Amino acid sequence: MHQRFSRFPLVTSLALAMTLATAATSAEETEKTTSEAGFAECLTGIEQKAVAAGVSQNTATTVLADIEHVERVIELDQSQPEFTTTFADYLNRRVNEARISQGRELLEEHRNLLNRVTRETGVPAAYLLSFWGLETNFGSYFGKMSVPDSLATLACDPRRSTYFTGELISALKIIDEGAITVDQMEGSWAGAMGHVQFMPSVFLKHAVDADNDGKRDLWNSLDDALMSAGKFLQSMGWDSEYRWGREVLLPDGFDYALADGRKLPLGEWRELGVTDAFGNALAREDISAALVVPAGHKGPAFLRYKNFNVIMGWNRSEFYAIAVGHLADRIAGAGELRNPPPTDTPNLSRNKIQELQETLGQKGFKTGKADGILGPTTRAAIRDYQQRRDLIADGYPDTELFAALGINIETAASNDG
Ligand SMILES: [Ca+2]
Repeated sequence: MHQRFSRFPLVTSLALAMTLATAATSAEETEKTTSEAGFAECLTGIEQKAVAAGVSQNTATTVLADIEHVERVIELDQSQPEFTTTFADYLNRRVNEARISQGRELLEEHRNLLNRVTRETGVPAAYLLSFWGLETNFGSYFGKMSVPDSLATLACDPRRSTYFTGELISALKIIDEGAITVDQMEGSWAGAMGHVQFMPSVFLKHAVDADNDGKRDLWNSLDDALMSAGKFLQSMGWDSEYRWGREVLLPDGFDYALADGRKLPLGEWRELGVTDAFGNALAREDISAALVVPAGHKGPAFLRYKNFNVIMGWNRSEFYAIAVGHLADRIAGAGELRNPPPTDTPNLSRNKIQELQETLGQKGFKTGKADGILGPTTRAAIRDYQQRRDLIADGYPDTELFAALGINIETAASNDG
């Protein structure tokens, strides 16, 4: 899969590629050589920007001279899953008994380090373990891609060139400071690195040398990695007074339209009859919270507090933030969700969601572009339609919704009733 481009020094590779282009006979060779020349030219531009941004000439020249274009990275960047992931699939794959018990063991094993990180950053140990567990299964898999190769490939692709050029320059600065050698700088295909999968720009800004060996090493030093995770969360406003949120129970006849992202004071949720997962009244705290029903009204409900947004600053996904919070709770000793998400909901294909969007659009409900993605606008349109049809307005595309719209979801997975 890897398309290996030239290993020649940058200065000469462009000229050489052009010579080759002239000599090329088949159309395929010409195309390949032209893209090689484009890549070499792109790297020359990045070299100049990197040096202007403070990277040493030596690092910029030597690292970029050995860069290889990795076609697989572009494929991964452009691939869109055919099916949406259900909340049950997402959560059960990430928060399982093996991971919880390993997290509990590691809580004991690294208690001193974790206490130190909590003292310095305010982030409790269970959350640090949760991020570590979700990102790399507690350090067991960092990703095997060359970070400079991946970032250069993405930087020279037009789609998100500016962002990845910045990340590549940050990676060069990390090599420059001696944190890691270029050969050891491995990570995910998108450039996330080490125990807690920091992108290079996050590394530069927030990584710390917690074991005082003179290097910020997020691959080989757990002290550095967990302290850096704590510092990053602290910088985004982690509030040590509060939890991430919590699972809640909703009373019969609850108006699910309130789960549309609006923030209400905890006291108002309390007056609406919302309780904690054990049926106890919510605390009279002066904080605001939003209600989330990630699997619709048949699944669990959560109130999200301020730290939920901090978690989403790490990874902008509501499922991810719930997984971090729930795994942290489980590691700290809590039991299973009171309402586990139903596992028999269909995995909807993008085509089916597109059909749903088009059908709602034809009926006058604005879903935005029919792109096959369940974004906030589509959910709002679903909610409007559900209200109009006297369905439970949770904004969730369940079998009742498809039936009401006359869309056949032809799946073996649904066996309600
Ligand atoms: Ca260190």
